[in-house]
Amino acid sequence: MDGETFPRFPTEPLLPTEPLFPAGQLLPAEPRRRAEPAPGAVHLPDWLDAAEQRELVEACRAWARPPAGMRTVRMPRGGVMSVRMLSLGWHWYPYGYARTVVDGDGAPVKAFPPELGELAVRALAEAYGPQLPGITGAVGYRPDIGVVNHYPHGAKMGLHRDREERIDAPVVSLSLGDSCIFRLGNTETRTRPWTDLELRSGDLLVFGGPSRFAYHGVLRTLPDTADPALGLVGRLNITVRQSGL
Ligand SMILES: O=C(O)CCC(=O)C(=O)O
Repeated sequence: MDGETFPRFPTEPLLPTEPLFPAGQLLPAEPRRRAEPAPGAVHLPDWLDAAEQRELVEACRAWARPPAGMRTVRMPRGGVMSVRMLSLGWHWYPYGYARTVVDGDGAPVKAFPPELGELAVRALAEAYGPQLPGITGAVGYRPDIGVVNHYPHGAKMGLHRDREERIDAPVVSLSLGDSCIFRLGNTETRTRPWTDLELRSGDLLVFGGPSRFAYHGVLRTLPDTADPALGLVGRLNITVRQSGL
């Protein structure tokens, strides 16, 4: 069991920070709109409202508690990921899925919450709209895995593909807390072409169809960019997937 789970995940809201620029000198914010950074990938900014974000952060806090809570992930070659993780439904470990936390406390993985599945089904419908029937696995989407990543300040995630699932239904990704720079690459190599996106709290990204097995990762987070009212230090990301298992 991982005893250092909670110090990094405070229960008290952060104190408000000073504005970056004095009032009146703020640059006009650029409008953020639906974007398709690659075929099959859709970014919907501000998809979750403030109340939905708070609710998900609270849910993550509950899921993070042991047993089968938030853990440090050790890679097969001995390296330790800077991102901390928990799984729901099926436990992800490098590189496979199990029903117990085989690389942690050994406890049964927490159940996949049906409401997270419903949210993901709605996410696909709103992201793809009329294109949905053309995306493999989007019709009849039955997600059964949630992976929650917590990025403390300075954490990042190297470019990788989500390949442990047995089918190619889309991945739904929700961002909470600090913003990050997310790189969406191509399906062949870790090199160009890629698109870098800023993902902010409440943003939805789905990647399915031709982008389902694209390399992707988080280059860096932007510390203290989250609304202090969220009461979260760092960034949370929830990906929802269908295992085919
Ligand atoms: O944190 C993110 O936005 C990406 C997470 C991710 O790539 C993954 O869980 O496989």
